[in-house]
Amino acid sequence: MSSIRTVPTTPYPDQRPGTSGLRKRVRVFQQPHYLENFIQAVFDAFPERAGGTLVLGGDGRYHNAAAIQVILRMAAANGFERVVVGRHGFLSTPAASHLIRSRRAFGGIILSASHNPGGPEGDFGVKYNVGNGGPAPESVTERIWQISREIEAYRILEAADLPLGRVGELRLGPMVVEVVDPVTDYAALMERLFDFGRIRALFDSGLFRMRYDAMHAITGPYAREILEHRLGAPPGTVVNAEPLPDFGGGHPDPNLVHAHALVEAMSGRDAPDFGAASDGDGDRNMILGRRFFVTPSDSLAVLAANAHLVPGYAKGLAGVARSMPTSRAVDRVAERLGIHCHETPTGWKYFGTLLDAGLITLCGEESFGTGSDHVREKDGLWAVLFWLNLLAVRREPVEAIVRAHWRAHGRHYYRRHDYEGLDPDPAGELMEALRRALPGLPGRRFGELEVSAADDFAYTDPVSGERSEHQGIRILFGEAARAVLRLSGTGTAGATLRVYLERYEPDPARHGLDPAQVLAPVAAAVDAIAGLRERLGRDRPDVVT
Ligand code: VG1
Ligand code: CO
Repeated sequence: MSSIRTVPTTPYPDQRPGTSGLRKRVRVFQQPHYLENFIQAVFDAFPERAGGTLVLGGDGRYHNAAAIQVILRMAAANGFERVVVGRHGFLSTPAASHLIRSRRAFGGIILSASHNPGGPEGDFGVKYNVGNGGPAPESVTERIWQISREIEAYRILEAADLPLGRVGELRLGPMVVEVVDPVTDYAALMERLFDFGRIRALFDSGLFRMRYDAMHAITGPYAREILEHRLGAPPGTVVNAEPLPDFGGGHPDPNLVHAHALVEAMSGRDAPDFGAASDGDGDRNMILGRRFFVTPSDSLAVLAANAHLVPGYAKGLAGVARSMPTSRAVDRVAERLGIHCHETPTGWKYFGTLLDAGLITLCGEESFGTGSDHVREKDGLWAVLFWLNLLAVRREPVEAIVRAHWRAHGRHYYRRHDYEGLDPDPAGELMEALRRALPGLPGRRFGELEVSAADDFAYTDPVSGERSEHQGIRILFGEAARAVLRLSGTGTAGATLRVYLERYEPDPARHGLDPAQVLAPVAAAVDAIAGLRERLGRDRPDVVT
């Protein structure tokens, strides 16, 4: 017999979701009632949930398995009729988004700290997605936070752990638990969007080799099934394919710094033609050609410019969107296509309303996130398949495609500098001082650059009317260059300052320069304006992507 218990609890003050859910050290989540409080706050934010379906899964990191069992018991005690859960509790973020949509679920809970390291000393996270499959909007996450600050009790079913290793239906008190294969539905969706026959022919030609690094995170099983089994890529194309609770000790962040093994493999003399990697929960992607790195901002622009070559997008694009700090490369494509380009704050939650309203088809962020209206999350493997489809049609090297794109549209040199583990006080003061200095900036010269405008980015959602303020400081140097500064909302230790640098170069004769050199004057201007050295005591960033 199983019975529902109401357990008294006291609030934790720190359960405010950030850019992408509630993200904390594993040890924080292991405090008594910590997870339970937050989950109850999520459920209480939706009194109309009763009788609904919940999708549940995570990236397999440490604490995933234990948290899944708690959430299942709480869902059963909180009126859900059914939970659809990935086998072993696994679901990539985009696959979860797809399941929420295809099953018309009430919502979903995704357990992940994305690209943050895992393991007992690493990070854990909980994200709530609403019925459209996308991250809960800010109004909802703020409501959840308010509830978490006043919570007095949570409800949980008393029951033993469920075995989640086999596909099928189980019962948990009054609720059905449906264990599904995490890959099947997602792979079918990819087959509907892309020309699998053509991609298979590319692999079959023997003239094309690829390396996909799953970084011991969630996309391993997805990439194996899709690339190796369905598209005929040779076994071994997918490396580090086994999801591990600590990601093999690595940092599952697909960028030039953390995916160095792939970068190395792609820079040798016998390098494959195409390289790609994904992050912990499978929503990020990195695209590499042979000895060539495609910045995420350029990748979005290239996908938009070539979308007509891909079956799922052959009808044309309704519009595109990018997060504010993302380079303006895609804006030029939109202009050429005669479609609108929306500029949103950082974080995927801001794309949801635009996608739902049919205002945009493709969207992306500089932080290795690209996606479309097929789900309501960014989607790492989708971006890789999109590239594969382009490569199969155009039969040109990655580098040639990107260089031709620059010749047609100009090149946006781009870099992000991250200053990590900062003392939150001076970091906050730096941003405050910068805000105060904004009105005096236009007209001031820094070397060869003159500030044309500077502001504190605020956004009004054109569909919902929701307003979001303080979304990053923008400093514009005419058409030529731009810098953006903002504090990260996903870190779990201290503060992280992100400085985004961009410089536009229309002249093809100047497209082969070193980005660091091209951007040095922009970086110097930021330092002069914001005082990074004096205020932070740092003379160089910790991570450059
Ligand atoms: C970072 C990125 C942002 C991304 C977010 C979630 O946020 O900059 O573009 O949407 O991570 O990505 P922040 O606030 O730290 O800059 V993931 O792959 O963690 O879901
Ligand atoms: Co992620």
